[in-house]
Amino acid sequence: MKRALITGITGQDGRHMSEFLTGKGYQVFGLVRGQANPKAKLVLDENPALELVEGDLRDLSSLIAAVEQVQPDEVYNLGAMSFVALSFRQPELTADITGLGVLRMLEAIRIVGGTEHNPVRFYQASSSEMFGKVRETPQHEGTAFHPRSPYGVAKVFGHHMTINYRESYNLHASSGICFNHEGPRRGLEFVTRKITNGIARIKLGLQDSITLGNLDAARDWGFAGDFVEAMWSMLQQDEPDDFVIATGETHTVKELLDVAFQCAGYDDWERFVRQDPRFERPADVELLMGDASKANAKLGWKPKVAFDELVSMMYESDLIEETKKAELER
Ligand code: GDR
Repeated sequence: MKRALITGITGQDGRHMSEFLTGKGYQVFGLVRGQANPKAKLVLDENPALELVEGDLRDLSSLIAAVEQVQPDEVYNLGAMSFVALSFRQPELTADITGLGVLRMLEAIRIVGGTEHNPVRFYQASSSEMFGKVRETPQHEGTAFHPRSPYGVAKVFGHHMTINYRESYNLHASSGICFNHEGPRRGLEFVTRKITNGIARIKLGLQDSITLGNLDAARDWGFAGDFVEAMWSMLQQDEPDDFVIATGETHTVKELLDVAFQCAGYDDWERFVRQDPRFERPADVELLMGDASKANAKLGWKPKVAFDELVSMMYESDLIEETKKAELER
């Protein structure tokens, strides 16, 4: 039975990855921070086969202890301070968790090591935010980085560290340069979920409007469930490498609003949307669109869920969840 250690187990990707690997017959361990982490129960309810291990990406000794305890075949570093807007307000914390956290995890793996015949394989969750002010479209593995936020800068650090450990210590370390990936488990602070949840609440008469920032930003939005398959696949290759994971389609926030409001039977989203500079960023990434042809050629990966299906899946799930909540409160 293969053993996998996942950081960021309580986040969207960690939850998908935990289910996916359990389904593949892995013994799955998730790193959780702090005593009595309130999200620990949720992830254990979702996947009772999961085992939790204490540790923090800010604390090297806790990572060494976790790797020693778990003796993983594969480590998936999905933990980060992942909200770009917050990284402007907490840049140092972001650098510590999202940037240095990668270095600490790599160090823990290097120090503990695996066996000669079974070295630990490492996956780093790199990000399309590294492309930032894009130099070319679509963006591919060779596109130069120009990050536009403390989060993006921290991800560039983690990305290059991963490559450095691969080259310096012959570690089987791969990065997925993942474009935005969403789903019903997405946090409410991210724009897709903020919109689908807001619309569900408007539909139920629980709120009147949604307040947003930059509506012209364009993103390549895919489904998180598809993306974790690509991550796993990278660690099954003989050689470690970096791969762009994306759908190849881009949509603006306005287009997202169109599609999402239509799911609820509204064709006039302007009526329900307010704009507030509070939700704008000091510097934003205007356009992202990924070219995942390398992942397609080498991993045989392609996305299964289309943009419209993704938005509709998220809206339907929010409608069910918000209806349940409203009934409980009645
Ligand atoms: P992003 O995701 O920054 O691309 O990073 P997010 O959904 O936060 O923003 C996408 C775009 O929408 C614009 N926007 C708003 N965003 C939020 N969150 N809230 C708003 O009210 C709002 N109004 C407009 C933003 O300005 C932005 O242009 C995500 C994260 O998951 C990262 O961790 C990950 O690395 C990248 O995707 C790939």
